[in-house]
Amino acid sequence: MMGFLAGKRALIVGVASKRSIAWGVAEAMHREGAELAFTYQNEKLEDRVNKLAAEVNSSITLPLDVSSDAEMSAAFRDLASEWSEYDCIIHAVGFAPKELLAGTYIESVTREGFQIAHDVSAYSFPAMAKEALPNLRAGGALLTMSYLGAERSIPNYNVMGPAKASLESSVRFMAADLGPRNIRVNGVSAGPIKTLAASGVGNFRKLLAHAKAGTPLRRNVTIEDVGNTSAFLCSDLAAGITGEIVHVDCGYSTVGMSFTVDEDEEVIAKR
Ligand code: 0WE
Repeated sequence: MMGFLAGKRALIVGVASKRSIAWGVAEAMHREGAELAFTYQNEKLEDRVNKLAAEVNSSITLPLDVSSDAEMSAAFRDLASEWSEYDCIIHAVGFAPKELLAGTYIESVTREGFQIAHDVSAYSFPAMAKEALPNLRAGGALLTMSYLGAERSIPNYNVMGPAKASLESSVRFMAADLGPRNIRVNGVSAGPIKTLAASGVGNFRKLLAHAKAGTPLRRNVTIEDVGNTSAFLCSDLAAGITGEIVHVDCGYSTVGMSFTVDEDEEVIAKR
C-alpha cells in the first residue's frame, strides 16, 4: 500500500527523545512513505537520534545547533551531499532560558534571554529555509511548531509567547516568498504535550489537567495527533494550504467558556 508521502524526502529537526513532537512527526511521515533525515542538537543526543533514525529506516543524521551560523551552513551543505534535492523540513525547535519561564513576563524578561528565545525559536526557521532553498523541490513544504502563547497570554510562557508570535509571522512571509516556487509553509499550533522539554517546566501537570478539562474532546493532544496533521500538511493532500497555522489542540482555542465537569459530564458546582 502506498502512503500519501511516497517519493517525498524530509529533514526532521528537533528530535531529542521518543516523546519529542518531532518524533511523532517522523513516525507519521515514515508510515506514509517519506524518506527521512534527522539532525541532533549535540553529541549527547547523537547516539539516541541515530537509534531513532534507524527505527524509521534512516541513516542520515547530522549535527545541528540552530544558534550557530557555522553549524547551520555545514548541516545543509552535508545534507545536500546526501540528497541533491529534497521536499520538506520539519522545524520543531524552541528554547528560552529557564529563568524566563518562571514568574511574570515583565519581571523575568532580559535583553539576553529575549534575544536567545527569538534566535533559537523564531529566527532558526527562516534561516533553515534560506540554507535549504537551492535544494528544495517544487511541491515541497516547510512546517514549524507553535503554541497558543503566540496569540494569548499564558502564565509563565512569557518570552516564548512573543517568540512564537514572531515565528507565526515568519510562516506568512515565507509562504509569500516561496509560493511562486510551489513550496508551501505552514505551522501547527499544538496543545500542551509532556515532552522532555516540558518536564523542566514547573506547573506543567496543572497545565495539562487544565487543558484537558477545558477541551471539547476532553483529552490532551498526543504527538501522534500532531504527527498526523503534520504529515498531511507536508503532503500533496494539502496542496492548497500555505501561510496557515493549524490548531491541533483538541479544540481548546475555540472555546470561549467552559464549566468544570466530572467523569459523567456533570457540572461540578461551586460551593
Ligand atoms: O514551547 C513550549 C516549551 C518550550 C521550552 C521549554 C523549555 C524548558 C526547559 C522552551 N524553553 C525551555 N527552556 C528550558 O530551560 N511549549 C509549548 C510547552 C510549554 O512550556 C511552557 C508552557 C507550555 C505549554 C512553559 C510555561 C508555561 C506553559
